[in-house]
Amino acid sequence: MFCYQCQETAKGTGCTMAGVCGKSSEVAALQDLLIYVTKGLSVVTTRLREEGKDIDESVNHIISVNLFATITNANFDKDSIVEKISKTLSVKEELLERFEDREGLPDAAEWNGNKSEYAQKAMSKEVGILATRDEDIRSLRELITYGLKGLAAYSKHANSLLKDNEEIDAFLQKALSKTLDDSLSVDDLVALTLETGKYGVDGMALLDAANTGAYGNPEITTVDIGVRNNPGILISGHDLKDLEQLLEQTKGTGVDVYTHSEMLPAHYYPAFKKYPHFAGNYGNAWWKQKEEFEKFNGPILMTTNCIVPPAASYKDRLWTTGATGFPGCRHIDGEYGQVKDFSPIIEQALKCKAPEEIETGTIVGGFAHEQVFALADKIVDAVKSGAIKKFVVMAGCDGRMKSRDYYTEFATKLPKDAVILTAGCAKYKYNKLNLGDIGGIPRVLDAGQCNDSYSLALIALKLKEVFGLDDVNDLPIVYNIAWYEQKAVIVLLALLYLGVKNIHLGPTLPAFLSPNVAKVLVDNFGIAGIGTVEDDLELFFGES
Ligand code: SF4
Ligand code: SF3
Repeated sequence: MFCYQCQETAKGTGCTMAGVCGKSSEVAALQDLLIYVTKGLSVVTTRLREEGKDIDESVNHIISVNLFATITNANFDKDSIVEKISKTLSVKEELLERFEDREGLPDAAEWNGNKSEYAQKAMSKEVGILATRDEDIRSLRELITYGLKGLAAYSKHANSLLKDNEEIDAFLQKALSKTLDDSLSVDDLVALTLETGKYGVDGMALLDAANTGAYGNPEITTVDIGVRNNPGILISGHDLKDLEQLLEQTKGTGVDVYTHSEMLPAHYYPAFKKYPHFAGNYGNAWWKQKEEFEKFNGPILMTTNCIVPPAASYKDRLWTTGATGFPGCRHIDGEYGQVKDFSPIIEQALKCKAPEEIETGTIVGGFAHEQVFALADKIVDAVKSGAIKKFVVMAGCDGRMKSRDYYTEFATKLPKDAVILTAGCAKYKYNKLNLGDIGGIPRVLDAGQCNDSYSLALIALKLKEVFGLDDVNDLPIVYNIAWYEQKAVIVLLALLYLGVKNIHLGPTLPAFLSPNVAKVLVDNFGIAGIGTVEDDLELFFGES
């Protein structure tokens, strides 16, 4: 196997024996094949669109879910990946029938085989990251593919709320197909990378409209982080539709519902406030789940990444749905637009003890675009009076590496007139530090999930307008972003597309950036890594 798509990749270069995440080499190879055949299907759909033919939404959904399933910590289940390969091949065969001319298709689009042939094909020289020999082309192809995985994940969530955007799907598939095109130069692929960022903005806007259309605009909310006395179900990941259905189905059952990690921001939406059994948030970012899921005592539903391979002691309480999977854990299926049946999870919860208390107190969030716009006068006054000197965007992901303590220390040592803007699970590094407020404006403004980085971009654009600036980079905003998996890649590309410069990315730069590609990002966008907390504070604020 060879995988280097996430920040925790082995030795900072690539996982080759087994994933640091727990992905086996067998599953890694099958995921490579799934990506390969999905790219092949995308060649077919792209060519059919060029011939003026329509592609059914169901095909778009298959492609998005396939990409989503290969995101770090989403799907470890060999059988699930095999099923996805088979489905992709059979849909592709049907579509091939619609061609007037099948000439010149790449192997990824032509290849077909039965299940017994998948492992061998997965190991063949055409499949996998190292199939591209030139390291700069490989780097750009992977950068684009990872951005598209993030985009696919966000589209999938919007699709679950019955919002589709054919333009986004058509681009996603065209871009996937271009990663197989040997005629494209480094410059072509750099341009495609930025175009991917444009569709990243569109994808996040689609999801934002889907979420706020269904559940209202997030508002300032105090979330309990303690526990109650009833049995509970813990729901993790990013899928708000799954949460809605779970809350509906647990009504009046005596089972409470708690959020975990990236599901925390669900509390900020008005629509979920009507459920008295929506109890609070339990635990922290994804990587602490082994210890915390043990103590939760009840079932846990993973709607998306990040799954940590579970301990035997709670494995029978871990359930998956959507693009996720783990061998031996039960999976709840559901078609788009249909209600999933969560009753087996509820039955299990009723037999479980109430969660063990691991924390007490509250946290405050809900600072997505509309809420911040409502506070705009107050924020602008604070900036004009000098009470707020700088905003620091610290969005992104959390992870288990010790080096991420940097973010806790950085947040703690920030000048007291700086405000953190955050989104994604990176917030768990500093959202319980009680960093106080500036004239009633909390010093940590949490917009929501990683996809709600879109809100942070809208807020920056709004401030640019209010202050009458021509360039978003003239704002008193600095960017110190933590990344881990591929959703952070699309967020980064979206920010680059919006013209944001000098983003610091840590705790380490991606292994998939070749020296030349990294240089393009440094020279054109001022991308940089992180240093020590002291040096970076000096750099950003001229003090330490
Ligand atoms: Fe390694 Fe990350 Fe790939 Fe897992 S997702 S195999 S940890 S690079
Ligand atoms: Fe976290 Fe996995 Fe990226 Fe949505 S849940 S941000 S790491």
